[in-house]
Amino acid sequence: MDKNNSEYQPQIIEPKWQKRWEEINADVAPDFSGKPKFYNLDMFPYPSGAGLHVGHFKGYAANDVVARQKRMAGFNVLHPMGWDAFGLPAENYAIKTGIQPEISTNKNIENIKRQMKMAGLSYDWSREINTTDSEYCKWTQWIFLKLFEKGLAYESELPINWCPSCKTGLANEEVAGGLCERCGAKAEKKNLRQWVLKITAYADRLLADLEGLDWPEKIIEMQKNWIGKSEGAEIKFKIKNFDSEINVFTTRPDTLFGCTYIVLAPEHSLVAQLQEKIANSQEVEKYVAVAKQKMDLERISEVKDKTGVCLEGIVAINPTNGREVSVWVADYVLVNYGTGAIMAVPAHDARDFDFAKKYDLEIIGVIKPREGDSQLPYEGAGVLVNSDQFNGLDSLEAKTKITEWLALNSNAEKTVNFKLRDWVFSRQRYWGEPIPLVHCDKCGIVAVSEDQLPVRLPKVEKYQPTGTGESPLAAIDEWVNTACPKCGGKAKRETNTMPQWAGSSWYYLRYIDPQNGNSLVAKDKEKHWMPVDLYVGGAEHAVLHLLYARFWHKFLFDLGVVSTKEPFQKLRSIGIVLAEDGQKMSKSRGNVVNPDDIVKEYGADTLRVYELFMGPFDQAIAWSTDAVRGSRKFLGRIWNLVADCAKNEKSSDEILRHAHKLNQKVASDIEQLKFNTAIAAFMEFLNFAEDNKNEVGKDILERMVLLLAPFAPHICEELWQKLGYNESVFLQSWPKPDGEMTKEKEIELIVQINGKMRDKIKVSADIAKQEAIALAKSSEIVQKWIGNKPIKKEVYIKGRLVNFVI
Ligand code: ANZ
Ligand code: ZN
Repeated sequence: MDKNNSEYQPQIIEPKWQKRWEEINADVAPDFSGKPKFYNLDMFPYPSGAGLHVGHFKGYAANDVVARQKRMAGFNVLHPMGWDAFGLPAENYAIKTGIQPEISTNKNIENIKRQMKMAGLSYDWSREINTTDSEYCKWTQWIFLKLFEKGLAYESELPINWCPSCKTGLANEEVAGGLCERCGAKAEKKNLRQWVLKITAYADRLLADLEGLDWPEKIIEMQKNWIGKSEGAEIKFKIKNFDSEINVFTTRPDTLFGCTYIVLAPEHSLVAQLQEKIANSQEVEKYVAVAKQKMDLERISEVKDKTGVCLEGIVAINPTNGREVSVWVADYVLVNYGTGAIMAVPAHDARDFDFAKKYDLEIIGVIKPREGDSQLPYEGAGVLVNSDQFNGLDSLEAKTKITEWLALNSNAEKTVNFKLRDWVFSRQRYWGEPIPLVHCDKCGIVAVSEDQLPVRLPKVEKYQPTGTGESPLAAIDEWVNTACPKCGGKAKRETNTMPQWAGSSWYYLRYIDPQNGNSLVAKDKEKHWMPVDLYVGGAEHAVLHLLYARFWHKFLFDLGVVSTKEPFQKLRSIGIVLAEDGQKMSKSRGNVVNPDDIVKEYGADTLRVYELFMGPFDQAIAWSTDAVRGSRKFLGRIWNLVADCAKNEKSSDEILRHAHKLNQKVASDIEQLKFNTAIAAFMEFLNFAEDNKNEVGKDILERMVLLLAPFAPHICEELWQKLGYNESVFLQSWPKPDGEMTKEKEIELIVQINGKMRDKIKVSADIAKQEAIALAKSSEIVQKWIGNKPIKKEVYIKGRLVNFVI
């Protein structure tokens, strides 16, 4: 080793090793190798003009530790990166500046790629993808065509969510609390011709297959709730003097005897059909017109005052007992859930209760709590009362009994409903994948033939959304006017584009075979790499991206394109990095930490170690510049330890034991993504090693460097060379701890009182002073000797004895 030990200078060694790793293709994954495969995936970023945020690096660094460790442990690791590059910001930027989205996007990609390389992230760049590349788009469009072919993409004129600020339609998943998920503007309702994907056809499987996944419980729960399976029955109420029925959906057939009125959604088709029979039809029409304008969220809000209008002259008949009840329209009933009609049971449903109170409708209790009296409304289970022949039955049992009894006269049927709605898939914007369909006067809607894919976006001058519900593409005659693929006659292209979620719904498959011109992914490669073994990303995608990708994956499974039912076997979400002030980092607050600055000042290894050490991986934690300096210091001390001890030939048994324990801890912590405790273990080890430098031999240093390499790759590569090796540290095998060494070694401590031996206790060889004294004190014999005399002094001689002076 060099006598003139140089100082640790990350700014010099980091670029050097990055260049070297690129030269030796250190991170390239061969498609087939004798090794077991490991596919670890990061959620790919949107190439924003602001570049990456330190928050991005927390997830990337974590998954990079896993990738590097798995490679050392003998796995063939696929660790790719790409760009989710369609979307509104690039388009809005184009509107402002006139710079083509493609140009600004590519510039942003270049910058972000530089940042990723700067951080030493070990991506296989030979597999880089970009969702806006025409060769990539081709396959996104191909999937759409297959969906269309199978009847899973359809045109609809139903009212949809519309963002007046983004001037485009939105999917239900993109509206959070009534606001546009993108820009925060209040979403509106708008009738618009739309392309919709039948995700509901997969509702059951999307729910059932959550079962075998290793995902955070919280995200599984969110997906379950979003899919919202609800089991119940449809029950038919005859309309008096009218040859028609009202079909209601209820999850509580057991409460049927408590139904005192019926409610139709304002948009329900019966409202129009009954018009002539409704005495107050003008009042009803007025109410319906207002309700149609309201957003669903507002209508079903529990705090909002309930409103409705009675359909005068209309009477419905309860199929159980022939009881006649009034019929209402009220906007708290939604047209697109269940059957769009309900039987109201005010005694046992809070919404019905509020409504009945307001309009003075009858309330009949039919479920008595198993114990005690019920307070209205009582929504729990219990025993049936006021229910004729069903009295005394348990309500859970009564659900089935009543449904079966009604079914005998075809008055009811068991059914299942889902909250999940079909996916509104078209957007009225420029910067997205064109939907590969044409409209022909003669043939109707015709698919572009596969060999004509991709349908490319035309270059345009104006990117402004029209706001009329047409995409800017509609104004480009040369592009819009085309020949019908079927009859060759005049036809017009579909001008809607796909939502930003399209490209990310299958990107993980394209990394497997990014260059393939003949198919989306070759079968043998797909079989080799899928499923993704570890997927790391932000929790904000809990429903949107993860649900859409699972849907497309299942569809591709049915097509035989993929071999696994689910795409992402194990998922972990990253807690966000807050600013030093505990607030969310944002440009407007001026509290954003720029990763470039951190790397420039402290080095990439420090950035990595700091972000991994800052706290549990999945929790939100505030940035701390002091702690960044702490991490920098830690690496400097590692550097110095190697410099100081590399000449020592032999390690002591004690330090060997420490090193093997560290080995065991780091390996198991990486497995559990507990990076913070792994680094804490390095720090403890370092403290001990520094205190016992002449016991630290070269073998110990080597083990430490190998273990730390996935976390701080550059410094470890440099130290590995300094320890005398030419081959990269990442080509070495991940060290295994020696089982014997990690066993707790026990020793016997002598316990004295006033210098006289009174007891012997067995303790761990590494016991610390405080613990040794505490254990000695708790010995029964010692307690007897001490009694209630005060202890004047406690002496501990390491590994040998404790003496109490009393
Ligand atoms: C009678 C009843 C009695 C109900 C009772 C509940 C409690 P989930 O779990 O969300 O599926 N409902 C049905 N269709 C509706 C619609 N289109 N708009 C608004 N509400 C609707 O809830 C199902 C329950 O929500 C159904 O069961 C129905 O009210 C109501 F003690 O029927 B219930
Ligand atoms: Zn035609």
